[in-house]
Amino acid sequence: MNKQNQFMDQAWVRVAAGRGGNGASHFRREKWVPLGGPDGGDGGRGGHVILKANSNLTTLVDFAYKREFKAQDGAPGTGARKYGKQGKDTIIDLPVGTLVLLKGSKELVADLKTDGQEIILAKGGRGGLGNTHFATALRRSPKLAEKGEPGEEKDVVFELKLLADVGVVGMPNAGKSTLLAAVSAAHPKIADYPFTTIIPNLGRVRVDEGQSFAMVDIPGLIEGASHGVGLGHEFLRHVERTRLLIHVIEIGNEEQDPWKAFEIINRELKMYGHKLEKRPQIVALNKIDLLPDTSGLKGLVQKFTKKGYDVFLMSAATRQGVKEVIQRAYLRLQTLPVPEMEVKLPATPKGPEPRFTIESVEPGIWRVTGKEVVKWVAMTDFENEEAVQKLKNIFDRLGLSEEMRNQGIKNGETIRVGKEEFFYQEDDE
Ligand SMILES: Nc1nc2c(ncn2[C@@H]2O[C@H](COP(=O)(O)OP(=O)(O)OP(=O)(O)O)[C@@H](O)[C@H]2O)c(=O)[nH]1
Ligand SMILES: [Mg+2]
Repeated sequence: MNKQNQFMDQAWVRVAAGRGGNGASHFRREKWVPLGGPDGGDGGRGGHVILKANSNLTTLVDFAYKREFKAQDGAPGTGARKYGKQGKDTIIDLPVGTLVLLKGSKELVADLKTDGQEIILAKGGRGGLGNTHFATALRRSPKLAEKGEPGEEKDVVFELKLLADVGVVGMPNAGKSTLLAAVSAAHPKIADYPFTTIIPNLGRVRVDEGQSFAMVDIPGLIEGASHGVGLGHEFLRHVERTRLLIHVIEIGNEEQDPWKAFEIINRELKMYGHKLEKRPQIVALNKIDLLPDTSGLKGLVQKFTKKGYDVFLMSAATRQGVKEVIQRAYLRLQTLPVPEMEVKLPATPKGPEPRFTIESVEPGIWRVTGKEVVKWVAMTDFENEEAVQKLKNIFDRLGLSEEMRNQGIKNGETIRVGKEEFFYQEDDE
């Protein structure tokens, strides 16, 4: 398969951490003792889903095929106070420069910037407590044990914004990829027609011993790119995080005035937003090997200089003048701060969430929502009377019992909470 087709810079996935193992309800068995004390161990924690930045990756293409990731559940506790085994974590490798956003709110949850960086995206559920924990002076033989807590589940969007120090921009066919290939180990496709490059190429440019920077070459831009002409602005996101641009302009092309070409690109950069047009630029007038001599370029060079640009004459093909461009870029980078990624906050600040809500789904069926309620219900073993009693106490404490009575929920009606469903039964006191 053509490597160029395998680029992808946006993807969404669904992740689910492992559920905690159930706590055991178990009693010591000893010779001569009919029923020993409680000795049920705790369940193991569920596995986390962890994201890890990996500098060997440059695309999110793997996520076109695999969209769901689940970590292992924790094992249940057993007798003799034995803990259940912890669930295995699931690690998702992502290219450095990947932003992780919640699918609905677009809230930024992570920005993977350095190789090896890890974050827990979805936490594994806590293991349920075994019945050893529930013994008290008054209750010597508790059967009560908790079920494990469900693992977190999330739908997230991955957005790759390659992290490069320098972005190479310019019209199609200007020689951007030829420049990248001349100064790095990258092998971008190079050919004599527009839009040869259809995906960004990333390369590391070695300037001198221990001195290097990352450079990204993107598809050519043309007038109207901001309206979707050509390959559009699709790939400009990969220069959003650069600190400096090398603007490559082809000279000696009769159909294209270099100054006009320069202005068109800058207009498109501006239309894209993110203040890209304010990014410092080094101008590289390319393909001078095609000119018998460069004296005709004096006026053009002056025009750029007057506007405050660093201008260079080069031939990416013969490498004449290339070193100077690269050295200047390196020098400029030393004084340019690394931009901080702006963190998008949700549009409306959230007030305190209600602890629960009750709504009627249809006659006789109710749905109760609320993080705590869902968690406690999921951790309750409804076969176990003591566990159910404990849940009722929690409902009392949260004020949920009272609210359910106020809403007029009757015995025998169905209550849905999270993925669970049970019948409402008031205590007969
Ligand atoms: N003579 C000469 N040809 C060059 C020079 N630089 C690039 N070229 C040629 O110009 C053509 C386009 O070069 P690319 O590097 O593919 O141009 P690009 O800017 O990456 O083009 P897109 O990817 O289409 O935007 C190729 O045929 C190159 O060999 C140069 O300095 N001198
Ligand atoms: Mg190219």
